[in-house]
Amino acid sequence: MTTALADLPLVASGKVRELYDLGDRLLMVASDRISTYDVVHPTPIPDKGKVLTGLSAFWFAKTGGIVPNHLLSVTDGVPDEVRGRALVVRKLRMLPVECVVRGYITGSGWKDYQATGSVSGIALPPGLRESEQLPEPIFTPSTKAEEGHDEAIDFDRAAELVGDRELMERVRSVSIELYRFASDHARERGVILADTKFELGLDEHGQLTIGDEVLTPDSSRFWPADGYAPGRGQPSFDKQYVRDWASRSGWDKAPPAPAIPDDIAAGTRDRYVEAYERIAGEPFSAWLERTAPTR
Ligand code: PZK
Repeated sequence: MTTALADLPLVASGKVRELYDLGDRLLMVASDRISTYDVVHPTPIPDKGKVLTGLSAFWFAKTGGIVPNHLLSVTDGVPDEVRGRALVVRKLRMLPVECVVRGYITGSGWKDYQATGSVSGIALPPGLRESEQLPEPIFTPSTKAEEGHDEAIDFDRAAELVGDRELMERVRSVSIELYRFASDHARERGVILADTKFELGLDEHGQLTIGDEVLTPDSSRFWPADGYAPGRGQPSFDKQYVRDWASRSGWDKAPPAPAIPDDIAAGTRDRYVEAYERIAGEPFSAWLERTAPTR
């Protein structure tokens, strides 16, 4: 068997996805790979790439009025081999910063807050508890690290890296608007969007445009609203089965990550599909049907 994909030039690859050159466009392909504690497991989660791609496409369609995006097609130009888990997108000039928005204090933000009372140079009220909702969403940019972890930077440093303070102000305002829109939408469907990361760029006309994947479980923290309580870490909507199993297994979180048992992989797949169905408000089968190869 030959595949169209194997012949395409690879532009970039991450832990769980790849970007291919289509000439004047790009093909963004999401795999079924999953990472926990920053390490990729050897076992795929069935349909994870399709769920994430379907969610990105859903949000791109919903947020076009806030900011234009790079999505061109979920069908035309997508090789059969990756139908449902790939998007044809416009080439952008990506900005050299990650645009993180936090509505709740968790992860590295919680670490920084405990150490300094601030995150990315933004002073927060004293006495916040882990996972607590912030008085308002905050923009906490970071650098893009080739390897290892992105480094938190303040707004001034982000503006310096981008080289245009006015553009950076628009990036911040668009990022916060996107977060507010998506967190309101998710919260109405029983999902808390704790934080999220956007990547923006400029199109051929110099128009600010959002790229990458948007508002997926890999670029965001989704928590079930049911059972949410500040004062502790929250379970991840999608990955908690794998994390809990990994803890019980005695894995020390150092590479290599262990294989995931079938029942844990199946339960995790169900959680991804549930996330899709809650957020997109349609059966996951509808996404599969819209993107299925025609023959
Ligand atoms: C671009 N990445 C991140 C890394 C991935 C994605 N529309 C675009 N135009 C130009 N460059 C990019 C995009 C987008 N999106 C995104 N790197 C370059 C990245 C690894 C795998 F799928």
